[in-house]
Amino acid sequence: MLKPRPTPTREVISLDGVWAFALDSRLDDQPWTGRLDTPLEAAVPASYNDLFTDPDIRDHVGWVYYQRTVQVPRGWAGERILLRFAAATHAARVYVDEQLAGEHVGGYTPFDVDLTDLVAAGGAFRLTVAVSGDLSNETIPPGKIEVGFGGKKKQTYFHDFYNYAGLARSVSLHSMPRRHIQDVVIRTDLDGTTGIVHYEVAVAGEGADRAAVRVRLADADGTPLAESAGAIGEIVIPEVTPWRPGAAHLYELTAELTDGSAGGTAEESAATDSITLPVGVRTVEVRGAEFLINGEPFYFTGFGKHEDTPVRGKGHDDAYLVHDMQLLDWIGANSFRTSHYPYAEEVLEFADRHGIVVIDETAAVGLNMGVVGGMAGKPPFPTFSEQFANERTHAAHMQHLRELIERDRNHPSVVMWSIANEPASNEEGALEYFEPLFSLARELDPTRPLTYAIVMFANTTNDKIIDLADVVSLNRYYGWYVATGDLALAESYLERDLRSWVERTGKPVMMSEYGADTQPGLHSVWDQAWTEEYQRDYLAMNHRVFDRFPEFVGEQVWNFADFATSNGIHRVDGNKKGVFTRDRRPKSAAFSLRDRWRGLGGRKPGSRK
Ligand code: BDP
Repeated sequence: MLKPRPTPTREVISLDGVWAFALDSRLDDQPWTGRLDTPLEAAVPASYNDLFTDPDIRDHVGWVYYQRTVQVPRGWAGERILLRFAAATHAARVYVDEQLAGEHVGGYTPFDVDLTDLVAAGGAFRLTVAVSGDLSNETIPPGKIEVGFGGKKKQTYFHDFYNYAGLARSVSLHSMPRRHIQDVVIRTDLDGTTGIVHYEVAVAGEGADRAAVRVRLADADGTPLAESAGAIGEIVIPEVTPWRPGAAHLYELTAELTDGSAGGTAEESAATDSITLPVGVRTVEVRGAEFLINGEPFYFTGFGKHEDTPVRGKGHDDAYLVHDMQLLDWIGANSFRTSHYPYAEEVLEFADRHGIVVIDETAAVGLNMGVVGGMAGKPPFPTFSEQFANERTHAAHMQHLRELIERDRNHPSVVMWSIANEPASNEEGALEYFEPLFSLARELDPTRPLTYAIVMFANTTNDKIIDLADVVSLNRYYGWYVATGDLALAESYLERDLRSWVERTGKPVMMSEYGADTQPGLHSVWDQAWTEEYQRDYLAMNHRVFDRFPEFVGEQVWNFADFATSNGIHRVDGNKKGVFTRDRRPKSAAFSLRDRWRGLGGRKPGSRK
């Protein structure tokens, strides 16, 4: 799905700003039929939870309503008119005046609502959006709502990060020609110094089959390089400058529709629709135990992140985006995982422009009843059963995976898909559940390797799905949840665990999570959990072990920054495994990571020539 961008044939109007806001429980039935009777206003984009001081809003279960008036430009007569929600977490119903105009389920992927037959160019309409943060065992991610004390509904979930909800990403009104470019899929190849851009343009609308497609490729400064005609084709770039980690190079591909009616041949006539996309030419491949980008072994350094900031919750914020990416650069990180859901498109666009490598993860976190069973990993009932991850959960997961890949497959920064975080891959039914998901990912994108982040209690003996994946991504907390404060014991456990994955799979192995909660300002001369020294020493112990394995291809610390969680006895004002605090100040470990990572240039530590 293409992100709306202004082009000569398309316009985009941002609807971000301050909208009227109310909880369903404080409104009459069918609140979309009139003006919301509410004193509250909410910022868009932002999660609504932390905006207000009222605890009933913060942990509201059910729908909330956002409302504003939208003016349609006079010049849009005859065009298709659409609303774009970059995300509505986790479900939305969109009303135009009195009418339900569209719905979407899934909190981290975009959707359009077609208003062409509902609104008039030059007119205005009342836009009401109902958003629900509710989760069930049939949503991705899963959760549970119970009726508790005094009849109050309470939501719990199977992941630790706080379940922020609302309109956390941009909303826009956009236009496009009736006959239009629906999608462009780009795949790239390298053959020596030659780059090849394969493209496929999908056209929709009346007379779509009659439209001619032409495609032009230009260098980033606009210098034309090559052209091609037809909806499917390839463009060859002799002496290509590839997109490289740490050295992004982007070309611009413009796809145009022509109908030949303006005289001359279809190739010469004016474009009836036009869109321009950045293109990075690069390859990704897993060969043996190596992860190759442009045919060269790549070593991941970086973090699992979260979209999480004070006040905004998961609301996208360009200032935090720039600052976080600056900190990645400062510390020498070359990559991050979008744990545990697809991030805002602006994040991937930034990564494309700056050569930052991304592991793109679905929102499938918490498909694991073993986590409920505590460290023993004993599920109270089977994860893959009618009671929990059932057929409907699976359908939601498939749909979500499709939306993720269709949104992100043109980003050169994305080098791998992560199908789930810590699923119960050790339980019966895991293979049946995951096999169709891996097949779907390969069908939608045959170019990128696949992985999933492997939970602590899945090992080489009981894991049932590792054969489906290309890369072994391990979430391991030896020295934190296991062998707490005993780094020597932790080191022996970790070494044994890694060795077993390396020897039994023959695949590249990386650490997708390792970390220790750390309270900044707490110090000790001993191996004392929660101190800044312990976080540093814990990481150093991990690194010693990683460096013993040539098959080890990367390290992503959990987490980049401290983040909000639900209340619980294991968390002190959130998860404190950040190497930076929630307001992005470095803990002591940040400096030791910087010493290890700076100047590696994507090579394995210790392999510097
Ligand atoms: C892992 C989860 C991650 C948690 C982390 C932790 O993948 O989301 O935040 O543990 O406990 O199991 O810090």
